[in-house]
Amino acid sequence: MQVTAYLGLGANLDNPRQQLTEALKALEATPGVELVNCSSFYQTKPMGPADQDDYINAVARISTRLAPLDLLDALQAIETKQGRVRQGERWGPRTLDIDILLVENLQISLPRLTVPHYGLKQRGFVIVPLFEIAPQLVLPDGTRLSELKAQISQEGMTQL
Ligand code: ROI
Repeated sequence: MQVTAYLGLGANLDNPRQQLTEALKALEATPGVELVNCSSFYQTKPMGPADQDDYINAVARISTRLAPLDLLDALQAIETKQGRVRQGERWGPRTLDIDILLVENLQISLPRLTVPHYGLKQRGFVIVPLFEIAPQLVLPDGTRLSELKAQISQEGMTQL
């Protein structure tokens, strides 16, 4: 069975645009994952410690036959291959982050995985690119993405 999922991509180290481009290629090459489309790239001010470079963020829509935890494994393998080191400062800089934002209308609460992603409703760098590719989206709890988009500040975000 194929499901639609939305992924949040972010990077702020080692040529972040290239990191996102490479990540999209790696997604396309992942068995069981089809990349349907991707938002524009956005340059965004860091959330968290301010003494780090701006991020490049985007959201991708995929269709996948992988179960959510298998998808998570595949995404973490891509992060690791692109030099992500899981240590250091919380909310510190990173070469590549791929978050599972949504999987169909599922609500998942496991030690390794929470879906919808816990930051989705607050983060402009997620909501704005998600809205670009899925303006009609309604979250599993009934919240309309358009409502969230109307509420968040787009300050510090530039569409590239
Ligand atoms: N800030 C921005 N702007 N974009 C991100 O992708 C991002 N990712 C993170 C933290 C460190 C919270 N800040 C971010 O993980």
